[in-house]
This record gives sequence, C-alpha cells and structure tokens, in this order.
Amino acid sequence: MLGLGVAGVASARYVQSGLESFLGAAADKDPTGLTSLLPNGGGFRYYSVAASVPDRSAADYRLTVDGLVTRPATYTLDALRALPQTRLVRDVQCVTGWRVPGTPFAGVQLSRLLDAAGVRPGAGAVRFTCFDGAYSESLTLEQARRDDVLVALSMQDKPVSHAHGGPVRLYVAPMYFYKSAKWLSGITVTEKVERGFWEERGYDTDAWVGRSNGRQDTPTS
Ligand SMILES: Nc1nc2c(c(=O)[nH]1)N[C@H]1C(S)=C(S)[C@@H](COP(=O)(O)O)O[C@H]1N2
Ligand SMILES: [Mo]
Repeated sequence: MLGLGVAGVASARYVQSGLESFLGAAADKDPTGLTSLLPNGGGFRYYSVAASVPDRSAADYRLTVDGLVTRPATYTLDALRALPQTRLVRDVQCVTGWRVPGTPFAGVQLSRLLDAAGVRPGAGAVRFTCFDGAYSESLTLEQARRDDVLVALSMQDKPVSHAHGGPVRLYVAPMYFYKSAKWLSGITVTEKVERGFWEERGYDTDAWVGRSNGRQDTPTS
C-alpha cells in the first residue's frame, strides 16, 4: 500500500510533457516541474505540472476577476492589450537554481485590474487559477498591489508563447519563478492566502528571491 501511494504521488508530481519525455529529462532531480531546455528559450526551461495544456487562441482567451470585489469582470485579450502596459527587465530565478538574466516582461499591472474590480473590505489575498486545470498560486493583497507584479502579455519582447504560459501569464518579478503562474485564467480576491500547487508540496508561499526556500540567490530587483 505504501509503495503504491508513493508511486501515485510521484507520478502526479512529475507528470512529463511530451517535450520533456522526448528529451528524456531526469524528472526526479528537479521537483518543481521539469524540464528540458526550451528550444530557442534562451536558458528557460519548460515547466508544466499538467500533462498537456489546451491552446487558447487570442480570440478564445478570457481572464476573469471575481471574489471579494464590487465589480467582477471578464477581459478578452484585446481588452487587456488596450490597457496601459508596463515593461520590466529583471533576472528570472527558478527555485531549482537556474537563472536567466535581463528578461523583459510586459503587461498590465495587476493593481490596475484590482482597482478596476474594486476590492471589498475584508479581502486580504488574491488567488490565481490556470486553464491547464492544475496549477494555482496566490499572493497577499499587499504583494499583489506591488508595481512589479504584472499580468504579462509579452515575454522577451514577444507575445507570451504557449510553452511559456501564453497568451497570458502572471509575472511576479521579486519572487521565485514558480509564483509566475502560466496560462492564467482566473484572478479571485479572497480573505486569506490559499497555498498554491508547489506550496502544498513544501515550497514557501512568500517566495522572495534570496530570502525564502533556504536559498541565497541575489535578489532580482
Ligand atoms: N500553470 C503553470 N504555471 C507555472 C508552472 C507550471 O507547472 N504550471 N511552473 C512554474 C515554475 S516552477 C517555473 S520555474 C516557471 C517556468 O516558466 P517557463 O516554463 O516559462 O520557463 O513557471 C511557473 N508557472
Ligand atoms: Mo520553477
């Protein structure tokens, strides 16, 4: 029974994408997802905890904002593109050790969407859900309102590709990259922080680069 249980957890945890299996990555060495170098990724690795992720075309894409807000909203990709865009260039740091220097991200500041929705008294956190059907993340409301947290439409000065979580991913510049949920489809304002996918599995919820997860990386911003 114990053996079966462990195998079950292991396979859920290390689901490999076709790309990863093809490249034969060593899953057990790299718990947060796993991974192969992305072709043309400039040092990025491909991570998905879901075995496959549906494509969302620009026309089909929707982002909902709901929960403890006075004006719930649904955004199309065009609606997000029409809002003021913020561009940041920072180092990307994965908690497993790899780092990609000077990576541009651009998109809408999350604080703008929260202000548009009207956060209600009693709210303390924001939860993010993804159209891969598996991943989730969250931030405190204070973290979510930082000006270096984006709903990103571009990465490396190109539209976010499907492999990188497009058409829209979260980008939390000051934290380890697992906070930057790919394939973002929902933003829900909640009372308290709810742990995300990796946080349920032992990673820190407050994932500041250089002062969390027992690591001493140089902060990225
Ligand atoms: N939906 C979703 N978002 C995710 C992940 C994931 O598996 N699913 N992995 C996280 C981790 S651990 C990292 S390091 C980055 C990897 O982003 P990349 O695939 O663009 O390199 O995405 C983060 N966001
Ligand atoms: Mo990661």
